[in-house]
Amino acid sequence: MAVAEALFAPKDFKSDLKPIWCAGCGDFGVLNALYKAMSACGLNPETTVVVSGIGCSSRLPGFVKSYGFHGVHGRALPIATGIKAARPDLDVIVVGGDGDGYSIGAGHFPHCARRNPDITYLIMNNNTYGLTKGQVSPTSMVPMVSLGSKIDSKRWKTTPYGMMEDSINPIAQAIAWDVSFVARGFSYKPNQLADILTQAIKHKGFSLIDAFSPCPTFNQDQNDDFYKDRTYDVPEDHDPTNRVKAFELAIKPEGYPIGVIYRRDDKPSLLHEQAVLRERFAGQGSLEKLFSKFA
Ligand SMILES: Cc1ncc(C[n+]2csc(CCOP(=O)(O)OP(=O)(O)O)c2C)c(N)n1
Ligand code: SF4
Repeated sequence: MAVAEALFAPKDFKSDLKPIWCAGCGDFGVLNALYKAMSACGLNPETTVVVSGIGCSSRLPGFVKSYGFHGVHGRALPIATGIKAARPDLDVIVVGGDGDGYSIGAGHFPHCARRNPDITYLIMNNNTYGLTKGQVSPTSMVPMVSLGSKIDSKRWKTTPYGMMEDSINPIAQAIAWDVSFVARGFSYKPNQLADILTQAIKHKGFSLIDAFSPCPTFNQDQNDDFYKDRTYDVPEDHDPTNRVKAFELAIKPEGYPIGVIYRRDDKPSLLHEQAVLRERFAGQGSLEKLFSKFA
């Protein structure tokens, strides 16, 4: 992304809308980290778009002073790719939940990795579907018994005997798909998360940041303490450009590494490919003719 000196302070990215997340929701810490990273990267609210799907976390564009697109559940990535393809001058940040990104929207992930558009994807991973009241998600952990909705003082649970499917490892999957920047953060450590996000926004290509962001209302198992006990910083001698080592780190059973796990800076981006195509067909009139049909 185009990176300049910080012209706007973190507070300049706060919109007039106050977040309506529950008290203690991890998404507050993630939002504060994002304000800091946007400022550190020298982003300008007038040339930045924050895109989301649907979910508690997907409300985030409303809390950022920039252009925003509150999209359709699971479809944030294609919307963001389209925005970037049409307006490469804009800085595009995509946000959403683990349900939005890894469940209904999962099919878009590998193809976005193949196209490698210069966009940043921040997932607030609370291991549940928060907005729809606590169903299990692809990152829920066995044997999550969903808390469910309280109606007439009774709890209506969708998985009363516990989730039976295995949970996915989004970091390992992203490395397998060769997403060109893969990192993990934790809402409880917003300064560290801001630093990771700053690196991700500056990265030229598609980046995934999976940020643990606990939901104290519907998932009381994976709470702040759960992650404090199980996360550790990526070891200093880890080489994120070594894909095999990155994969090994991602699948280690003992805890969750926080930091940049994998990156490659030499992967061509969709926009680069488009520029090559334009050059190859320049003068033949075919592209111009096609574009004029949509003018
Ligand atoms: C096509 C479609 N299917 C289902 C829904 C219902 N729905 C809204 S948000 C959501 C899941 C939200 O979970 P997640 O993306 O993890 O975000 P969170 O609320 O936890 O931040 C679902 C299933 C919908 N809005 N649209
Ligand atoms: S339901 Fe969970 S994810 Fe949604 S705002 Fe409340 S704490 Fe956050």
